Amino acid sequence: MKLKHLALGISALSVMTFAGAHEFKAGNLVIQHPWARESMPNMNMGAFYFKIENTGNSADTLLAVDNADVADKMQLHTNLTENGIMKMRPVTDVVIAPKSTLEFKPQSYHVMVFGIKKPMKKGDSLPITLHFKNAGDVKVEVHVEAADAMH
Ligand SMILES: [Cu+2]
Repeated sequence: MKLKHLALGISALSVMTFAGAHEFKAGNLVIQHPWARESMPNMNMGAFYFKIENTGNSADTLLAVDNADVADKMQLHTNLTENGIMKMRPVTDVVIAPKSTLEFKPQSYHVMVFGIKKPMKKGDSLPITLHFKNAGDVKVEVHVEAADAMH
């Protein structure tokens, strides 16, 4: 009984350490700290953010993001200003230039998420798959943070 307690304590600790800074490597790409904000009440939409570092000498392209268990549809979006008004636009793909880092963040590139299966709560971890032209499919975990998280 005591041993079991100890084992639980250790696994909880390692999860906490992992939450501090998490990243996922695939080929020349490093996906850093995927995160989302908590769901608003009665809203089944949301957005995912992360940094993509391309350490290679050639560009790669993010083509799509999905996981049908998490949400019905995930779409690549960018924000742009038209006649002084900030608008969101779907984009078909996002190019990550060689030796550069592209940040998906509020008011910029983001993954728009439609039809979330259950409300996203602070502390949740959601598995999603990023589909790249060259690096292929990369599975990452999105950490849900407070509704006012900015980064
Ligand atoms: Cu959007």
